[in-house]
Parts: sequence; C-alpha cells; structure tokens
Amino acid sequence: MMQLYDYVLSGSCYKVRLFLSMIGKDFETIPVDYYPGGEHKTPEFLEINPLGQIPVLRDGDLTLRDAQAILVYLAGRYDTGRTWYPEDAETQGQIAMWLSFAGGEIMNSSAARLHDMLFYDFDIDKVRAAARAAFRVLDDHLTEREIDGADWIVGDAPTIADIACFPYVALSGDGGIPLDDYNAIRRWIARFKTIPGFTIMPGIHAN
Ligand SMILES: N[C@@H](CCC(=O)N[C@@H](CS)C(=O)NCC(=O)O)C(=O)O
Repeated sequence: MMQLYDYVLSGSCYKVRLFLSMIGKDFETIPVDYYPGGEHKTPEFLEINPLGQIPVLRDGDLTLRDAQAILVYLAGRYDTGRTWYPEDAETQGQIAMWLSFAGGEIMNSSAARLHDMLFYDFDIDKVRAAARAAFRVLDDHLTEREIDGADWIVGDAPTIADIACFPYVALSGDGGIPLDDYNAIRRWIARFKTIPGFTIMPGIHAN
C-alpha cells in the first residue's frame, strides 16, 4: 500500500492527506517526529529525502518528495476522471503556475506559523508581510473568478491547484495572519470544505 511520511501538524503533508481522501485512495502513514525530534534531518531520513523535508510518498518503487509533485503524480495516476489535473496544456500550465505559488509565496504563511508555533527563528514581520502579499494576489484572482461565475482557482471544478493552496491559507491564523481583509479567500475556504472527502487537521475545522 502507498506510504506517506507524515507529520500531523504539517500543512504540506495535509495537502497529500486531503487529496488522497478526496479521491478515495487508501494509504498508510509513517509518522515522522518532526518536532521536537527533528527526525527529518537524521541520516536515515536524508537517505529518503536529501532535502530533509516532509511529505514524502512511496508508491511501489517510486519515491517522491514535494507536496506539489506528489499531487501531480497522484492525480495523473489515480484520478480516472482526470478532473483534478485535466489533460489540456493550457489548464496544466495554469495549474503549474498555482502549484508553484503554493510551494513558493504561500509558504511564507508556513514560516510565520513555524515561528509562532514551533519557535523557528524567522523574521516574523517579513514573512507575514510576504504572506499577506501572496494572499492579496490569490484574493484578487478569486474575486475575478467569482465575477466570471467560477468557484475555483483554475477551471470549473476543484483541481490540485486548490488543494495545494488551501492548507497554509486556511492555517494562516496560526501564524498571526487573520483573513479578515480577504473576502474572496474566505468564501473559497467555505466552498473548499464542502468538497466530498474533505478532512480536517489541527487548526482547520469542518466549518
Ligand atoms: N517543497 C516542499 C516543502 C515542504 C516543507 O517545507 N515541509 C516542511 C514541513 S511542513 C519541512 O519538512 N521543513 C523542514 C525543512 O525545510 O528543513 C513541499 O512543498 O512539499
């Protein structure tokens, strides 16, 4: 069975848990003692991912790191309806753009959370400002989508772009970044929670 190297408080691991739940795919978790154990930096774990990061997925002979890469693989391999990662090049390009945003700019919200929850030594003002700038970009995009009658980041149905962006936007309160100024984001979060298979994690409630 597929195995996910996982930490329950990790929003990046949650991206994978969420998607597997939404596509109804069974998996095993291999808990990684991220905090306080720092297991992701041990020589044993660095053999699995030399970057010393979670999540990592194992599926048969395949080992994949990076939540966004894992979502692309899972959607391509297991979403028989091809709605989560449609096959046309234009849609795939748009999804890749937002996957990169999820693994890049939005991760400033993760940094703020690591600072506030796990005492990481980040410049909190800087990472919060960068997260807010990213949220403004997403909120403006979602507002434009709503004006066009669309509910999701790309296309007419939820895609892996929504999955990848959701966790660290929805968890932003943990890093001291309220979402009051982002009306379209708050509406998108509410819609996201209605997707069949939606699961929670600490800090993210069902409604
Ligand atoms: N690019 C990776 C980054 C994942 C990531 O930052 N994971 C955190 C836990 S949520 C981690 O392992 N951090 C340890 C480190 O970066 O040294 C992804 O998007 O999956």
